[in-house]
Amino acid sequence: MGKGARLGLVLALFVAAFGLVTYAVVAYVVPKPPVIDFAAGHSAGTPVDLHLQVVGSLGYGPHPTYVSYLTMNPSGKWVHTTRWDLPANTQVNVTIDQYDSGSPLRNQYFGGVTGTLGGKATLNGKSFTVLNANNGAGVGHTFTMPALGVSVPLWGVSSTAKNACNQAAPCPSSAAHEVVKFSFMTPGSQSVGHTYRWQCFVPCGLATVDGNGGPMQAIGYMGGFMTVEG
Ligand SMILES: [Cu+2]
Repeated sequence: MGKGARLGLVLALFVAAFGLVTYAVVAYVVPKPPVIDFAAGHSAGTPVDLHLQVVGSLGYGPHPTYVSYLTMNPSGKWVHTTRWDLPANTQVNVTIDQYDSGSPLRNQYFGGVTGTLGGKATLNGKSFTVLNANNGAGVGHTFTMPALGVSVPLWGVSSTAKNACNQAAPCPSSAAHEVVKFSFMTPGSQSVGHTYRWQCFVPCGLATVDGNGGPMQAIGYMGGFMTVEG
């Protein structure tokens, strides 16, 4: 190897090392969405209520235009996060207030309800097992936790709704929204300490490649994690 080639190699290694160090520092410094603890003080056998909302644009922070989920913490405050600690072997009663519009689904599979207790969900109080997204307002987002087989489509707010949410999150319950409810069981004690990915499977990242970028790839917006606690 000539002197130039060796110098080039050293430079390339230096650049790679610099990149790795920079990545580690940035990953450490960039704030992560907070974890909301639904496991602390939980008494075994009682269900946990998980109240979420989906907004068409968050309205603040580094990505104000991103669609996003929010989570209500145990003291009733909306928090911009998608990370939760939940107790093992527990029924989770989920309520999702959906303030975003919808569209036909690219993949009809995600119009179906799977993995919930009773294999169903309710939309504005009416039980359903599948939504036809080619009809009416369509589906805005899904709540899907693949490892548990849980998936629920979230119906969209009509584009002609008079009082669509037009403020920074959280949206007030006076704005037009669809209420989706369902329940699922968290895994048993053998899964304590394990973390489960969940996300939306509607490619809703506007102005990104195939809609799968932006909020679809940012933790705290269209995806998050559930950690099972003892
Ligand atoms: Cu989405």
